[in-house]
Amino acid sequence: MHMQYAKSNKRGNGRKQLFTALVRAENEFISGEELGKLIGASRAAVWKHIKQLRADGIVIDSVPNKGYRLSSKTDSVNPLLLPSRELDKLGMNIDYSLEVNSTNVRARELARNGCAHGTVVVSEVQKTGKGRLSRQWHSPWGGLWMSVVLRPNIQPAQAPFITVLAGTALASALRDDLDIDARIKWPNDILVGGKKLCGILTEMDAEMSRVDHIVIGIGMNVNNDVSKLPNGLRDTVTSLSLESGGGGAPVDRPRLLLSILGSLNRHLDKMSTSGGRAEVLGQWREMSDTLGRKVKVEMVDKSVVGTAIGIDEEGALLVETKEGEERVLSGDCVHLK
Ligand code: BT5
Repeated sequence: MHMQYAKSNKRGNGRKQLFTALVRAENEFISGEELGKLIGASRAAVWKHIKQLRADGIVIDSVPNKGYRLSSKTDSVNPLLLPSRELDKLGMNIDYSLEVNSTNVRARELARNGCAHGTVVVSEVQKTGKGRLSRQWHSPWGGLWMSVVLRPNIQPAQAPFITVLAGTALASALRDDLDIDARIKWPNDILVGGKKLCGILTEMDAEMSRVDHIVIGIGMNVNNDVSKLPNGLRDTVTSLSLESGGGGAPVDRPRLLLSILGSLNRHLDKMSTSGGRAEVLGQWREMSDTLGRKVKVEMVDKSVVGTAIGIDEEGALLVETKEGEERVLSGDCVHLK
């Protein structure tokens, strides 16, 4: 299921090895015979794997007497397609798969088995992607569905700040690298033109005073066709390919992954000093879509209506209500106007 780069004879791996061989050949054609040698399979098996990859959405050119080549039209987030592998701290280990239930669930499994800080899980498709409170997250081919495992030296109470930090890092990456007017809706959405582009799901394993690991799950609509989402969602959701000015042309997802990891890394480095955290909050305020708006925030036991007037150093939203100022650490926020 998950990408193994080492040679293996397990069933299912032939397809992945073949994909890897095509990626390594870059834009050169490679013959069926040569491919067969590389992966230790017959030409008939090579052909079968090619058919399966095509069914998975990988576009492979084939020309008689020349062989096969990964098409430039291929839209894959395979880390082998990353423009460079100069990844620092985050993304040194990337667990890639064509399909997974949820990258957050997979990341937590890896974390419980002791994986390193900065391990990244990414998948082309999620079968049971999750939003908060067990909501469903639609994750077809073409989006960016990823999770990052962090082992930060922080108290559990500081965890909500990580969601704020992740939102700030994502919005900055989208602005700086893709020139997108990304805005942050408290606590965990990135909006463009008022529509949801991305959601963040932060989960943590902790004892009373020590965080073992935090998983930041990021779900971003990139090249997936959002008009195919269920009825109620279509009008409130957008994708990067629609917003990035390329007339719906696909966005390079490996490059986007790299840009997000770089930004996340830079922002996490700011976490350790109060000056750095203040800087992150300042950026958040600048890119916020929530501040200054009339909001309704639903919490587990009550809801609050008022004007969003600020965010504090723990990531709590400050809401001015008729009864006075309320501090909301987590909840669902609706922008009323
Ligand atoms: C979120 O939850 O916005 C967090 C979503 C996090 C998803 C990522 S993908 C990688 C990682 N692995 C996972 O399993 N999850 C994370 P919430 O605020 O609860 O919003 C969920 C709501 O967003 C749903 O109830 C739908 O209304 C809507 N929704 C579902 N799929 C969507 C999509 N692809 N794009 C935009 N909105 C969507």
